[in-house]
Amino acid sequence: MGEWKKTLCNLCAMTCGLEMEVEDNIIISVRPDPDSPSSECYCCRKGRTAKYFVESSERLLYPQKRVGDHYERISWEQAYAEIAAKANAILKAHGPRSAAIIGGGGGATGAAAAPVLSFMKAIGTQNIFNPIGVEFMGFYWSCGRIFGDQFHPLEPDDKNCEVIIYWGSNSYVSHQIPNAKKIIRAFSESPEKMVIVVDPRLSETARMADMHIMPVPGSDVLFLRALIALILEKGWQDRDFLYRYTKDWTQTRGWFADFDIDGALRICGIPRGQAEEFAYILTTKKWGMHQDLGLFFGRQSTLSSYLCLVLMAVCGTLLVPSGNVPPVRIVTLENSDEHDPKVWRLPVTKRFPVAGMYPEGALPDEILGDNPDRIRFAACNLSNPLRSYPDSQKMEEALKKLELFVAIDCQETETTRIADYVLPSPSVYEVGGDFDVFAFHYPEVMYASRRAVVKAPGEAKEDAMIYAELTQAMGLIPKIPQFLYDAAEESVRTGDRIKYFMKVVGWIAAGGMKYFDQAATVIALTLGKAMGSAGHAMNWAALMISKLSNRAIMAVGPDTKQHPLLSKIPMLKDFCIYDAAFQMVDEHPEGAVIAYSDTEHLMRRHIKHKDGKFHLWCEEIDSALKDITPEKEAEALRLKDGFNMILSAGRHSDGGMNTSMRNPATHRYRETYTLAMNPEDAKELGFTDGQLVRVSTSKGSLTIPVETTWQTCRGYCLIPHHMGLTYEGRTYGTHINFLTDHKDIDTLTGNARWRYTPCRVEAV
Ligand SMILES: Nc1nc2c(c(=O)[nH]1)N[C@H]1C(S)=C(S)[C@@H](COP(=O)(O)OP(=O)(O)OC[C@H]3O[C@@H](n4cnc5c(=O)[nH]c(N)nc54)[C@H](O)[C@@H]3O)O[C@H]1N2
Ligand SMILES: Nc1nc2c(c(=O)[nH]1)N[C@H]1C(S)=C(S)[C@@H](COP(=O)(O)OP(=O)(O)OC[C@H]3O[C@@H](n4cnc5c(=O)[nH]c(N)nc54)[C@H](O)[C@@H]3O)O[C@H]1N2
Ligand code: SF4
Ligand SMILES: [Mo]
Repeated sequence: MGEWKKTLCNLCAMTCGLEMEVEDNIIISVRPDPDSPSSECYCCRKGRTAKYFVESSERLLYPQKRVGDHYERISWEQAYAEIAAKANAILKAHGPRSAAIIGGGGGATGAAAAPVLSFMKAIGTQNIFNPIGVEFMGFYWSCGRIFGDQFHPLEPDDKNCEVIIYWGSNSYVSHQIPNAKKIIRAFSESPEKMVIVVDPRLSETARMADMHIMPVPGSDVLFLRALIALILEKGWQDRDFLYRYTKDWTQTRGWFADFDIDGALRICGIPRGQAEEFAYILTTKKWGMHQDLGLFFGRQSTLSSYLCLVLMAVCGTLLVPSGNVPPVRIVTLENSDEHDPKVWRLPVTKRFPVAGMYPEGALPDEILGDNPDRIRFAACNLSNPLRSYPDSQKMEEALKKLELFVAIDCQETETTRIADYVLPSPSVYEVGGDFDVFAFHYPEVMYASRRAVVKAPGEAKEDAMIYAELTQAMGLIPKIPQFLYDAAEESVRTGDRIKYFMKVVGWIAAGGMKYFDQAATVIALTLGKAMGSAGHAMNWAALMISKLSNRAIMAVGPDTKQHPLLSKIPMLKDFCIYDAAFQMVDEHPEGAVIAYSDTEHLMRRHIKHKDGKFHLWCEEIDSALKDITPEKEAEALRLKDGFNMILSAGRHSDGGMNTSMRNPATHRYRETYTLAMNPEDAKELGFTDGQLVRVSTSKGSLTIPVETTWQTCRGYCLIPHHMGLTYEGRTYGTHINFLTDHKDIDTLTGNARWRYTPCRVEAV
């Protein structure tokens, strides 16, 4: 019998509570944590196999350097010294635009984000490419226009709404909202509640739906326009809401006037009767919507996100309790206004960032492009661009052309295998204190501090510490005074972190902006070292600078007012409360509720336009909607160039977790590498189940066995995203990004169009 220890899953952004049974530093088994306030004794199949994430023969143990065609083990000192010298030489010769971060921070582990941003500020670069940027770009950009600020994740208020809509989301498999299976089942079974799914195919989620709307793949924007036009034609819109809370409804209304609703519905393949029933539910029930990759990676990502927000306003459910609400997150993303001259446009592709991040599809051209400002040095962590980003061949060519490429990971990946320097970092189960940047609950603000359950092998160092030490090795931070190290040690000894906080604040105040930008690095190097975990220190720092009490109602507090410094500096009160919240999660490995959303003032807190109203009309959308007519869309949706199907280039299935679960033990009992295809399509093309076929796109071909299934509709086929990974010399399947084009992107914000890839399927 081993010892059961609590921790949090790292395999998706839900960070479910787990209990792991550990014996001799080995995880034997995994079960859901009954005490977790967030996941409430739920964990999925992937969570249960999390031990294989840790247990791998391809763990990275020591810093390595590429010498010719092989890697040599080096010390950390040598790694830092050589990387620092090379990076500084590149920066000196070519300036800050020559450097970029790939990844940086991830869903289930947020510890590295702050030191990465400090590192970027120290260098002076704005270049960061991160998958979060890709998924949500169109959505955040739309929030930017409508709310006046980009970072406003919206989720259904599942505790209070009557209807949950999953639009382009297969949440029953992919989660993306806490306890998704439980919630979907409960809504589906309740006679008073409903699940509505908008998805061209019969996904696992659609099977649970009370109403399943099946638009032709790629026709969502046309459908959304028709749906809003239909609501207005019927006079069912929420007039009071539109009058009170929107600035420019009269103008926006014009987008839907004289629109050929029937013509549009015909192209979308949706019967008028069903559209009317849907419109009626939308305007008479309390509903919330979860959108996901079917839209975000769809044909018209930004337009569809935008029109979803307009639909919410038309129905009076935008930023309204029991409708679409914004969970409060500890870490927020910055607002990037592409019209601000201080915000960089990428020199080759001219792409702009959204919420601080650039579209990953731009990366190859920004490295390979013939431009003096091209990217020459990159550091990558928590990401596997050689499999996760579009066009793997091009991405490989680009990353290999970098003058310096540093990859950080806990295991070998396709990306670490081509890096100049490979730095080992532990898995989250091996470092304490790390935290989750995504919080999905509403109105509770849940927070947690992940516990280590086993010891890291080899010489692994946390990502947060690596970036902090690299910044220091490059000579980019001011000398840290001894008193900060001492104060950090003392705070760990006495538990009084406020005293340490005051010393850091004092030091920053004396040093100005440069010191402020390097605060995360300095805290990692002082408090992180004292705590034995940079991640833990970052967890604390994230809370301290969260301004959470401006955004939510704190659930902790009274005792903290007793801190001796409070009587002298009353302004410290909020910080004492944040510190108490940290203490609380530190004492509760299962996580805790530290605050609540201010449900009564959602609009006041989230609309950032000066007039306090939603601005629904914008020029870019106005201009793009000119092409959204039944005639033009019918032509645009017609398959051309010899293509005979639309491919979902990547499917997030139970067979894996992006490219993180590399050990094939995780999918030992199922064959996940198949092309899912409707049986009628297969019959028409003369294929039988299991037959090998060739799938070709504008970029390349692969062969794959057919799996006939009613789960997909006519004309739409799917290949999983988790394959083509090489483990112990054997490659399982082919990765889908050999078939995707980095130039096939949403025209407005640059999102990849992975759920709408025209392809040709034929017998081999
Ligand atoms: N098991 C598992 N879970 C995961 C992951 C994983 O790899 N494995 N990955 C995690 C991550 S990072 C993410 S981002 C999420 C993704 O979570 P999801 O977005 O739920 O994942 P997908 O499987 O892409 O589901 C998208 C749905 O959109 C539908 N769709 C495709 N084209 C269209 C269209 O044109 N219109 C509409 N309306 N729908 C369309 C598809 O049929 C599919 O059912 O999953 C997370 N959870
Ligand atoms: N064609 C196509 N491409 C896609 C998608 C698709 O559907 N189709 N989906 C896209 C989506 S939604 C996403 S989010 C991205 C995901 O793309 P990525 O951000 O590249 O995510 P992963 O593939 O999971 O790679 C994460 C890396 O982080 C490392 N890692 C994870 N946990 C830890 C840890 O605890 N410690 C350390 N040291 N390292 C860790 C893993 O070993 C892994 O190498 O892929 C995107 N790419
Ligand atoms: S839902 Fe996500 S966080 Fe929860 S157990 Fe599954 S993979 Fe882990
Ligand atoms: Mo994702």
